[in-house]
Amino acid sequence: MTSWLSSSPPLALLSAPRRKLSSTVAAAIPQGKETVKTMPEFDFKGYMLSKAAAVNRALDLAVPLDEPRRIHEAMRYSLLACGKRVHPILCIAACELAGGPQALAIPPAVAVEMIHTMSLIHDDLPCMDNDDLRRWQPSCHRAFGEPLAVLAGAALLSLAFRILSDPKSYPSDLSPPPSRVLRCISELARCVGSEGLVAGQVADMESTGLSESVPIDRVEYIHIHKTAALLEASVVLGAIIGGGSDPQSIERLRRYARCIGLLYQVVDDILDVTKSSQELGKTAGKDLVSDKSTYPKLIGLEKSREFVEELNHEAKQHLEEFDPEKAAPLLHLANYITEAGWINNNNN
Ligand code: GRG
Repeated sequence: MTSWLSSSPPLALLSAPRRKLSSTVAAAIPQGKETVKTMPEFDFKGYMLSKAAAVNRALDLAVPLDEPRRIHEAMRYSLLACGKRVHPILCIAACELAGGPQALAIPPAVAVEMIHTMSLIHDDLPCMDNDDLRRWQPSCHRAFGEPLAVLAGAALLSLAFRILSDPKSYPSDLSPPPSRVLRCISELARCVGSEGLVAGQVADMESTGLSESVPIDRVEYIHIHKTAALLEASVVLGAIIGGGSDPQSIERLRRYARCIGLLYQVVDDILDVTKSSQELGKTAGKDLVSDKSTYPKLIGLEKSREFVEELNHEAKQHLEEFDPEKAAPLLHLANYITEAGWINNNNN
């Protein structure tokens, strides 16, 4: 199996010439807002590379090529393909912000990436979005057939909960208290089901084909459930497993994550109409063809970009009470998503 770090798109995503990210962050913080603190210097590219490498090692180990071999091949095919690993890195960053070590965040980080991958596999199926390209390769059902793709998604979903809940997933000297693990399981289960991803996907299906008559608050509902819910869970799981016990701090992180979750999907909507399939690693222009309700369609590109900047600013405001040095990864991650940093890097 090719290592993630040696495969071409992610290497281009994360190893482009170093940009002065701290100045980018400073520029994004509106002047005169005394409450938003100046960002400390931070090697964001190095951070992303090292966290992605740790996540990819753990993902590789989590799905061995056991029998039945074909299903494990399908799971690995989608899971180990070139994803940005935003969900697991957010989970690790939140754990470290809460004072926990990275090793404690690896099981929940692996779990959220498995659930994200499951949702991409199912989203691409002919009965859903019917997409042929994902993570720069044929989508799972195109490579393995529809029945195996359905099963690969289901197996990743159940493996995610097994890894999160199994005490053996955690280093023996760092075992988290069972109460923390239980809270994580409950949080993750809520975000996947009919209060989260599934709710968003159903609302998305129901509004497809009606795009211009769908009200903006319905589009926000879709995005918050379909996309933001899992990003929120990624951050909250990290904070809980890392020992974050102050309910107000967890709530601030939840609000930060909800902002960047909505932001992530609005950026995805913008990229769909502004970038090529080659740049995205998935079919571009799909939202227009399938008449999806998106922010650019309802409010236009300019206003969508302004909305993204507002969400980025609001996300950072929710981090103001934290030590800026410890919160630096989360602050930079908000910018990375806002600027679609992986594409900018690709173009450098
Ligand atoms: C079957 C229980 C169950 C749930 C699935 C299909 C579904 C319900 C929900 C769809 C969720 C979905 C695919 C939301 C879109 C999120 C999004 C913006 C994905 C784009 O991801 P990338 O390309 O991610 O930014 P990677 O990780 O590839 O870099």
